[in-house]
Amino acid sequence: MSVSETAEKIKSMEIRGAGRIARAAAEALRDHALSLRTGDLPVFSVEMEKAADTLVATRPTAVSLPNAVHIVMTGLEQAKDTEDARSGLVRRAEGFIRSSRSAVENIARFGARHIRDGDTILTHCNSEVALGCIIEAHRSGKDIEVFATEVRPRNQGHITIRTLNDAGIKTNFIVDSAVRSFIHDIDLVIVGADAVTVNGAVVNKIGTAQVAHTAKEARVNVIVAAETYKFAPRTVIGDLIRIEERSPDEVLPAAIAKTLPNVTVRNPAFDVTPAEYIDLIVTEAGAIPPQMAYVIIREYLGWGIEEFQKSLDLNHHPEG
Ligand code: RI2
Repeated sequence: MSVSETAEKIKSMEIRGAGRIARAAAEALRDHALSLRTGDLPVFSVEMEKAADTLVATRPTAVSLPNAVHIVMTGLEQAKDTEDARSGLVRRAEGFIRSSRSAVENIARFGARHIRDGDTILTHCNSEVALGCIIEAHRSGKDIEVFATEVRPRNQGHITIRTLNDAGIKTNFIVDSAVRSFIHDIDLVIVGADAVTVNGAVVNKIGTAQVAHTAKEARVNVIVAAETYKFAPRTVIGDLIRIEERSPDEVLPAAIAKTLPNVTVRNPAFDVTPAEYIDLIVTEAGAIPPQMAYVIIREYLGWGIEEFQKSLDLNHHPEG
């Protein structure tokens, strides 16, 4: 698929879910590299940078997207010629896609071990990794039941209940505001993540913070299933995760909004759950308490503070 087609599909959420958009971006970069006809390395590099920027600009919150693009693009400047640049890029893109898929499988295996026979699990939104854990627990013979929220305004809960239904898992479908009413029936909350910051806060679908807060108050454990490429390196130097605010039409039809001139519809797509509401983050590198997020950023993503020193001139001490 072309870069512009992929970018459009990510923007419109035809391709959605933090892991899926990361893999789609890697695929688009690979296909773009293969389709560029130029033999001129600087031209090739500029074209690839433009494609990378287009993809990263599609959705601002899921850090898996810039991380995937970074992984695929790193090394381009060391290429000897266009063929070297192209083959390196294709290799890195395919490597990322492969390792992303295997991360999802490994997290499912690790996460499933936190689910006990007889557990009732609550999930919010549609996370392939969170669902992977639930489905793996069911496959391994555990008798489980799920509560899945609707997920206003885009109704990703509909995708979740279809997946759970098709896996043969007993599922209850509830509106987002019913979480408090059922929390005492729940043994464990499992959600995905769009970004994990250096202080262990988890950015995920709007409503996740309320779910986690409710769970904490009811002493129900909250597990986040997140691949290491969802950890946000730039939060180490103080960057904040931008919360995407989508069109008001997703919440209230424009025809109605037009009749309400004093009403402003706000539609943030994500919220931030503080680390203290989260018991464990399950990654493909193992489960960690949220407070250990920096270790993942440094050891598994390989982004230490040195990565930023040049660009930010953090070591710059003016002389005289
Ligand atoms: P996986 C989704 O965002 C949800 O917030 C979900 O929890 C998260 O990405 C992670 O998804 P959206 O694209 O990578 O629906 O676990 O806005 O599938």
